[in-house]
Amino acid sequence: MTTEDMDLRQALIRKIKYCVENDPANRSEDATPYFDAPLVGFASADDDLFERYKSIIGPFHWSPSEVLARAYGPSGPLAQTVICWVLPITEETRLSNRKENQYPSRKWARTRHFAELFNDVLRKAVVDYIVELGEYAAAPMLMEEWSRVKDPDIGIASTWSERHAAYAAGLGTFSINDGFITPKGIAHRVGSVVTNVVMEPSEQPHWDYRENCLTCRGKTCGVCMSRCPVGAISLKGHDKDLCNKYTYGPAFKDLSIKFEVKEVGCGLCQTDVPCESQIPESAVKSER
Ligand code: B12
Repeated sequence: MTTEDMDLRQALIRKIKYCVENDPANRSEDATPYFDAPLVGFASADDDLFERYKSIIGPFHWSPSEVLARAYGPSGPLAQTVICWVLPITEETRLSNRKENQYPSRKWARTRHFAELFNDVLRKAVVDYIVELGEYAAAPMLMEEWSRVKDPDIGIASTWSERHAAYAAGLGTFSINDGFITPKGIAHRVGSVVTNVVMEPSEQPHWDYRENCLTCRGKTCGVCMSRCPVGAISLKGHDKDLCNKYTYGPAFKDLSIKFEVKEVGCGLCQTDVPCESQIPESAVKSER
């Protein structure tokens, strides 16, 4: 690891934090931010998790090298690092969604739409920053070839899962409802960029991919199950088809007109739950 690589790592953390704090795209209609200060993590492209995702998710899921090969051609640079971030949704928005029990609040829906546009701005800013230094980078979610996939085994998936990248970067673990529980909780959005620059990977503090979820640790919780208006979450996990059918159903089409957004989301399972803005206490402490 050279000093230059360490400097770039620090510079990227500063850059991502600066964008979240200052970019006008992270401002809602009432001028409050969509996201609070981010968590940033780095995964080595050589981490064997990315190879395992070919079987855990499916062979259609890109490795970091495949991302750069798609962006720069097969004789392009070798992927070395995946830069990941978690953008926590503000308390005001979380509180507004806590009050709901059928559909998302206006603030939540507008975060789903406009805050994801900010996430794209951030992805592009990180890529541009690295490319301007004469190096290589690509954001899988900004690539035309990225697509959703319907797999017979795993159900709805895609060619690049932001949460699986964030797991490799040590930023959190999955929940019984598939959400990603980080030290800032489960109510957030995630982003990532792949680069050829070698940077020190973040520590992987998790011994199990569902460690932060109380229910998965066999503790009493299951609050997200009762929050789901269509019963898509049970001890068997998250019924993605049911969730998808509900959140893209007719009522949500009306809501998208009412809230003036393209997609509304839902997020009831991410608010008014013990993991909303933190890792629930006993999930980690009692079992170590
Ligand atoms: C398709 C999609 C959906 C689908 C399917 C969700 C799903 N579970 O995959 C539907 C329409 C249902 C959906 C719903 C929502 N979505 Co959505 N969606 C996506 C999208 C575009 C792709 C997801 C994907 O590729 N999944 C891959 C599959 C394989 O993931 P999975 O089935 O959850 O994976 C399980 C297994 O792999 C398992 N596993 C088994 N063995 C092992 C072993 C190891 C070692 C590991 C690590 C894992 C593992 O772990 C997982 C959890 O059980 C992503 C954006 C992206 N590119 O990542 C956003 C994304 C997942 N959605 C997001 C959000 C916020 C939502 C909603 C809350 C709606 C909203 N915005 O209000 C809901 C509920 C999400 C939920 N509970 O998962 C966020 C999630 C952030 C978070 N807080 O967790 C994402 C990451 C978008 C973003 N950029 O932030 N979504």
